[in-house]
Amino acid sequence: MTTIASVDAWEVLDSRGHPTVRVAVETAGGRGVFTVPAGASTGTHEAVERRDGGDRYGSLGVREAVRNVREDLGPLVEGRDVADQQGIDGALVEFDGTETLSNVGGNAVLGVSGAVAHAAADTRDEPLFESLAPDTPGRLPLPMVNIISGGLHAEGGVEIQDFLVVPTGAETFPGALEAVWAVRRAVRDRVAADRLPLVADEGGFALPFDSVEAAFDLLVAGIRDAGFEPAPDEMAIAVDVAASHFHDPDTGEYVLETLDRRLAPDEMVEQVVEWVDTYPVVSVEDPLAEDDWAGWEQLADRIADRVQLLGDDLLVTDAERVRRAADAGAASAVLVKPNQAGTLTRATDVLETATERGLGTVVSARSGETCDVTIADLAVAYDAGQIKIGSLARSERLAKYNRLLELDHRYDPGLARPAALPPFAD
Ligand code: 2PG
Ligand code: MG
Repeated sequence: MTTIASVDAWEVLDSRGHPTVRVAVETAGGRGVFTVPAGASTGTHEAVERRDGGDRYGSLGVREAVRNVREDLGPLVEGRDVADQQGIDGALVEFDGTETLSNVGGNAVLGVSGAVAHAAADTRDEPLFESLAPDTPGRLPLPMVNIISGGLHAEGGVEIQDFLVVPTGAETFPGALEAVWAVRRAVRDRVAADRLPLVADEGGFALPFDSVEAAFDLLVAGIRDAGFEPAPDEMAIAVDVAASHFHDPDTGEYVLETLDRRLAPDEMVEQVVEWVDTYPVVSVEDPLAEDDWAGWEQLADRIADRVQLLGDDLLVTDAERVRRAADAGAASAVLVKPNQAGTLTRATDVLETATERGLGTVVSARSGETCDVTIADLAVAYDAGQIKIGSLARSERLAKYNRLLELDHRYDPGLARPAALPPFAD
């Protein structure tokens, strides 16, 4: 048994320039560092970040969370077996005493949890994906890659947050990235031949559109320009509607301000069905608000047989909500974001629960990231099948794609064929 010798934490800045928590854990034979990401379109049921308020960094400082790691969580885990991720995560959650980790902060707790996983891997002298794997590590995940951004990630765009492509016809992970790159370049050439359009938080193009359909049309045109067939089994489309942020809980309506439209829940369902019927969409994330379970079930009845219905704010990387969705048939896949859960153990429980219940799994970055690559290893370790990192731009995104390229190069585990997506050609 190798015990944790010391825990340190300090404040760093993420890809939006917002403060976040970095934690380092040391053992006699290894060291692990993890940096906590942060969302913009956060669900109300996710683990709570502790932010300082006050004047520093526009109230976003994380010195209190850092102090909580140094003074409370560090001493709590020092002396424990670094390999006992579950026991350590359990102790962290118990110490906080709240479900959403609002006392010490989900960012403090996840910081320690993630750094422990890295320290365990380093102590074992194993790559993280191998050290994390419950059994045998899985395959490289099929990426869904953001090309056009809107919503809270891109000022001035349409309300829909992400228009992504899924290179379902790719045979290898490097081939998947190369194909997506060609689509991204083709879209760029259509909107601005000689210069790069502004990019949003996740590197997708931030463009004004008169309608949601105009964004879909641009993506379809870009796919064709790049020499691919816009089709579910060749180069498909995924969308993250991120509907919670434009849902009015008082009226129940979905308010698309930039398009000057207010949709009743039924109309929103019809709208999503129409998009799915018109475009080669294989995955729809958060088409309805985070607590609109009835709406999700209604939509699932209409499209879940042909399209992945992916819960982000609905499921918030919570095993209980995943079970509820499976029982009710409200979603067919779950987005897995470790900082929604608050510990790595909770996130891996969700990966296992979803798989047991026949739901697809998509490991996901947040819109606020650093060059931390943990999610790449997590997706391979648990054979998640799919990953969502953002666009092929900005170093905090590319660090993760590059980690997957490294895993492909060094270990060649093959590219996943996710069961949740339509049948593949091969
Ligand atoms: C999402 C994520 C990543 P955020 O909604 O899926 O795209 O965004 O981190 O802002 O919640
Ligand atoms: Mg989302």
